[in-house]
Amino acid sequence: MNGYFKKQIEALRQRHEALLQRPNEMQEETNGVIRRYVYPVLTRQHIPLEWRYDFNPATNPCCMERIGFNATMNSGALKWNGKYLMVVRVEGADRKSFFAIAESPNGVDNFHFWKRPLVLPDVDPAETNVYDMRLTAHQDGWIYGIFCSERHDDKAPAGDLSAAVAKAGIVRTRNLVDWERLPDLKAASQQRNVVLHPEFVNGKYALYTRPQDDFINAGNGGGIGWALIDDITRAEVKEEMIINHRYYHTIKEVKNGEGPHPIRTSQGWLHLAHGVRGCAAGLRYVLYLYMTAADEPWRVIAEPAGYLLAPLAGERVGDVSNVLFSNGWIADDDGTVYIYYASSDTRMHVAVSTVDRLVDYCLHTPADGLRSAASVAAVNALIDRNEAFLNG
Ligand code: M1P
Repeated sequence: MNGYFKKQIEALRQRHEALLQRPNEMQEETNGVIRRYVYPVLTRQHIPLEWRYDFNPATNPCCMERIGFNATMNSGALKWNGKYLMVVRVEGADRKSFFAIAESPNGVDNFHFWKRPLVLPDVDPAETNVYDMRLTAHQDGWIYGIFCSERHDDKAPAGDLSAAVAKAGIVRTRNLVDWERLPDLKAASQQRNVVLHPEFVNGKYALYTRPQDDFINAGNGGGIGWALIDDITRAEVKEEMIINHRYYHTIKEVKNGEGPHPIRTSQGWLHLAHGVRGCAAGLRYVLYLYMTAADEPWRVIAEPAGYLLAPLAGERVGDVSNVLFSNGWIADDDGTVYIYYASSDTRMHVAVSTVDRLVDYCLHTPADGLRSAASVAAVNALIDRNEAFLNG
């Protein structure tokens, strides 16, 4: 190995290891509900050097990166054998996404990718891109992954190479290494943001869906849907009802979608979702919470006004700016909740809270009154309560 090559490789390895081992720090600022961490937990620079460089000086004398990566984003999450795992959406410089597992001993730093990306059964040559996997360790003993399976829309006018069709692909595993591909979800409309509920409901599998009119627009189908599935090995949406609606002049007026599967709490199911609105800068994606009844996971019992998390500072800028997106969170045994979210379709972050705090936030934050006058009334009601309390 020539001296130049050796030095380059050593420098690359040192920088990479330093990044992977950098301790994360909790941010000082908090609203009492949630606390962000300072550093992104995964960036494209975390991707193993072996995936990027040819280490043979004979075939790579200039020590060039041979395969480039663009982003590590929208990741499913799961606690597994005491480790905090993300199934990361890795996006190449070629714009193709695939899945790879990264694990951390503590959920907030030291995320290392497993040796190789996931190799899912390749069942359909038309499937061009796969992304945004939601993981569900289901009551039936399997771990399911539901993801967006995207292909060109062959019904588009000739020459239109952007039109696409979104379907929900389904895989399952018992060890996160060997994955079985099940038939894609059958549904009347295109689907993205499909999530498997972790428990049987009335003896059936239950899905959160997001019917959409076309690839981008939710249109009339807009809202988070709910469907019971007879047989997960031949999953079909026969009946679908919208359980979390969109409203004019809210954070989710354009579209919304379920994030990871909800967390069971003593007061109901805690849901994390994304809401999208349009503005002069384009679409703005924020994260919000809602709760459903413990015995009726489709019935909304609380929804605080507005967002829980919106893009801040450096999070605002990236490949698709002004976007926060989450499809992974972990509720730990001690009640800590790790919320993994991507900013601007570029990198992964973590914010922490607890189940109790998130439930408190859901149950005691005023709901959206849908009009400015109602917002003023909510502020005045709080001031009234404070005055009454402070003045004895
Ligand atoms: O670019 C923002 C997001 O856009 C789509 O999400 P949704 O259909 O929910 O609006 C997805 O492509 C998602 O991956 C992406 O982060």
